[in-house]
Amino acid sequence: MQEWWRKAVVYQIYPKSFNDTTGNGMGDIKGIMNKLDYIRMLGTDVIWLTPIYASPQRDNGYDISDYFSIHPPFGSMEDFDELLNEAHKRNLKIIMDIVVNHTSTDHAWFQEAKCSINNPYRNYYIWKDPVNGREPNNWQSKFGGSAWEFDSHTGQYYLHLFDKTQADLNWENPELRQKLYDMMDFWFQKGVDGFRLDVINLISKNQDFPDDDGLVSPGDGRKFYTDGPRVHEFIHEMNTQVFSKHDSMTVGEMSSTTIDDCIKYTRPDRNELDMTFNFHHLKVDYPNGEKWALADFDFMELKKVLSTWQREMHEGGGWNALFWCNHDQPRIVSRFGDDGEYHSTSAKMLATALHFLQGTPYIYQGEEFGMTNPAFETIDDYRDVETLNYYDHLSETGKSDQKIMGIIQEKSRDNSRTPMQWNQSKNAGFTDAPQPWIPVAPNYHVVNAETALNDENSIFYHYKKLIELRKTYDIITIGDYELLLEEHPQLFCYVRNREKEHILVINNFYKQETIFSLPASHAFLADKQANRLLSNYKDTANSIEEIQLRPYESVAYLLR
Ligand code: TEU
Repeated sequence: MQEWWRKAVVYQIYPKSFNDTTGNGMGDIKGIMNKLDYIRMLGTDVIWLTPIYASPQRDNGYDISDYFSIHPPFGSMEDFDELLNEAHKRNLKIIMDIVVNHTSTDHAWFQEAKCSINNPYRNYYIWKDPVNGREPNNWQSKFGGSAWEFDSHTGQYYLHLFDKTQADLNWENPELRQKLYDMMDFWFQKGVDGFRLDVINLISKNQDFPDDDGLVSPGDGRKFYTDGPRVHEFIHEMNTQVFSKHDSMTVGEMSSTTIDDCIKYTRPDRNELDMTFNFHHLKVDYPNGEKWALADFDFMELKKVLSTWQREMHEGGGWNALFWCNHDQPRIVSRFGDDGEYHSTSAKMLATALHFLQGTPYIYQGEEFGMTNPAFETIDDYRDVETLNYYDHLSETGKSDQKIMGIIQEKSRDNSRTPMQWNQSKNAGFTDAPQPWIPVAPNYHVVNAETALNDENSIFYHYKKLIELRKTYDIITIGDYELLLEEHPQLFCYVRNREKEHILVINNFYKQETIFSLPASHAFLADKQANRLLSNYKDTANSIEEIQLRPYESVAYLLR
């Protein structure tokens, strides 16, 4: 039996920036409900909602203060129930984003835990005594600074791998684990169809909490909690206690993980998760692994990483979540494409390059019509806690404000959090408020859903076609993968194989023209009947032996 999510395509919604119906400048649940037909028209099957639970919004909902209630500006629990019902009526499933590595320090558990060292909730979190009057070890927060915050009331530090208002939960505590499983079941009982599990591979920490000497990996402590000692045990327990009791889809966000671990997380016989997000392909523009620095993306490394994960996950029985964009990543057309002269052509190329791979594809709101980075001029237009922390950090390094803003324009998570661009009207049709919670990208008059829907050659219809092809040809779901022309400096070419059927995918990742020549190793493909499935130019060649490729030209052929 092939699980339904292997052929599904997921549409990710960041509710705060999706569609505002109350006029408060923030998106809301009713706004999502009003756009379900749009999402259905694209052809996607599942909606991933980023967190909508009660939260002080320090990290836009990834700092949960109550797992059982909806953040009021998003709407009520009744609104959510109606959304779920309306989605199901349209044969759209909804998976919730669940954050169980940490809670907001506003959560009742933390408010209790911080009262005293022997409070019953103390061990829901990770508290340590000072060492020599300082932090318990040298671990660093992923948002900058120490991963420890001192609580003067009880004289101990608590661990926070992210912002200091996001206290890490102590997964060694079975009482806490059971509370979290019961909470997940509550949402399943309401009818949700699964979960995206936030940084789920960080929940098991090395209980010695040693200093990181930085000899093996960056000395920020990650090697002592990433894919940690009991992580598979905990996730298997979660599966046994919760997921296995429902027809569900689960996807784990894996920070800095490995292929071996992702095979373990997703191999069906291990009963852990259905699929995983990894980020190695989205670090090929991090010079020396540093996000907050500028460099062209390393195309050869990108091909190598995508191919390695395709081959080894297929061979290992694992399952990839396929994505370019999400609410943490810059817009892919600005990052690996061309958001100027070849905006549409390069966006379609990037879509084709990803959607013929093996795995479950994810489309992030606005990606389907080529939303771009906004390139705001001043830090005052940015909202993201990680961005603002790094602005302060980078300012201390003596870099000029212009240089810092240049980095932030490329790297900030707000690049994907500007309001959804629905049409050419004020605020891109996102809100009637005088100002949205974050400014709209300046190009919304040209780049918006309505314009795309009215253009049969738009990026939207290219994504729609890709989704239709995935539903039509099983080879895209179950075929194996081979990289071609590995050394070519601008072509990403691969072939999917299933018995006597093949799909050849050719992508020119650059503005420069080039030639595709079928390698001798695959000359046999030329004898097959070629059916051109999709291209981003109207007149791409029908024969596959040698093709002159124009800027960002991309094409897929079915060969039988
Ligand atoms: O992201 C985890 C994560 O690894 C990213 O935040 C990444 O560290 C960062 O973007 C690199 O620059 C998840 C959520 O997707 C993110 O929105 C949350 O801020 C984070 O966890 C904490 O919950």
